[in-house]
Amino acid sequence: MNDEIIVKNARFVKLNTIVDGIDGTIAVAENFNQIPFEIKRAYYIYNLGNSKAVRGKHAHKKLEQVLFCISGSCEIGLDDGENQQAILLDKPNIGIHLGIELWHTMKKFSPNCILLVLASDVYDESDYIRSYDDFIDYIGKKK
Ligand code: T46
Repeated sequence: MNDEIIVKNARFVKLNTIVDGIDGTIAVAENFNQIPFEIKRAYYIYNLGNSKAVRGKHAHKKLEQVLFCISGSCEIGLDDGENQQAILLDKPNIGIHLGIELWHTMKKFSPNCILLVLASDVYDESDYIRSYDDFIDYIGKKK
């Protein structure tokens, strides 16, 4: 596991697992339990075989999400405008809660990587801040 998270608005989420020996393992996520919000959307990202693939590069104004790397591994870069940190996600039952106003980038995907994302709201492009300069302006104005 990585060291502690130092950026604002992020923390690890650990799912309980039910291990069925040779028959596999179940990991469970429930609203307002392991997931600190009501899940309104789930999506997953796959076909990440290109080693140069980079996703994210944005922040959200109100959306909260929990990311799990349910297969393989990848690196999540986090930036709260003051602190930066890179987190390795490589366990299917340990995700990361991305709160609001957190610039994030996903890269260094293993070829078998599948990212599962549980989100607090439906897709809304107006919630995205897709320019880093706009992100710094946005959080600066709220101080
Ligand atoms: C995030 C990270 C972790 C939709 O139409 N509906 C959706 O629910 C999603 C997730 C995406 N899209 C469209 C919007 C874009 O035209 O799919 C296209 C690619 O989306 P984006 O460039 O935002 O993908 P990522 O992987 O950079 O970001 C995604 C989520 O969009 C984002 O909220 O935080 O995963």
